[in-house]
Amino acid sequence: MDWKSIPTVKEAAELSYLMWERGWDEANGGNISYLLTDEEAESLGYVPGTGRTIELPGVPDGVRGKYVFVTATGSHFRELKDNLDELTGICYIPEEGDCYEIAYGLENSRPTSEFDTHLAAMAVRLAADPEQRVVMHNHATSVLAMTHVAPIDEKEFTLALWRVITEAMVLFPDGIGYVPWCVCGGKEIADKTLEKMRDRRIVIWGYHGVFTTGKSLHDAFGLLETVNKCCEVWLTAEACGHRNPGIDDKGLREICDTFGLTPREGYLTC
Ligand code: 2HA
Ligand code: ZN
Repeated sequence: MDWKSIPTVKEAAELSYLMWERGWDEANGGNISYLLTDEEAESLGYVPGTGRTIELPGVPDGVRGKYVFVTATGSHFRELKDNLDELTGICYIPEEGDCYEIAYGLENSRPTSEFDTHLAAMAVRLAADPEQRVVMHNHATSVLAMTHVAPIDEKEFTLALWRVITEAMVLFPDGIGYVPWCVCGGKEIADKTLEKMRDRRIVIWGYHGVFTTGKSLHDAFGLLETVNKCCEVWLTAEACGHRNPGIDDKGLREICDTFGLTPREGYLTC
């Protein structure tokens, strides 16, 4: 099967365009990775050892033997869908060795500069839930604005968003991880992000952007939309004087009871 005909590859291209349209992926902002299912991987018929090999120290064991669709470094999300061969590709992570192989695409290019963080995040999320296979990063505008105004403490940040709309608790009862600003692309920010991701699917980087993970591309995208919407509503309410307190702890607990959810431990007072 032609790798570009895989429905999830098309889905990734469509969603990246949608993200750009929303203003969340200016210039080369944002990156996406998707761990192919065994069926998708088998349909490719790739022969390990035949692709371009690129060194990558510290490949996590959890993704070995797997195939990962990923966006290219420097890729513009608005152009992705019309140039899959250069701006995206599929990498094979071999069973051994500090490297990966470019099996398809990524012509004259390489995966996102955050590829090691994506692989490590994928491994961490897979360990928590074997169905998690997507990592998305972008610069969602209201999330960014919120990091300039809202409490930096991640518990306070999560509670502020849970209180603004009912859907917040429904979509992310596990809460939001918050990494205060530091330079991106390095080990410090990667380590801090992974620590948060062990038991959460959303991690915000102060003054930079947001990471979400999910079982499907639409799942991870839905989390992005929801967290951005919550931030937008919170900011609007704040600008208008924030006169009402929002959903209180009792109400949040009621949402959890109604929908069978477990809120992050220690966040609610009842
Ligand atoms: O891929 O958003 O954080 C470009 C970025 C890096
Ligand atoms: Zn970024």
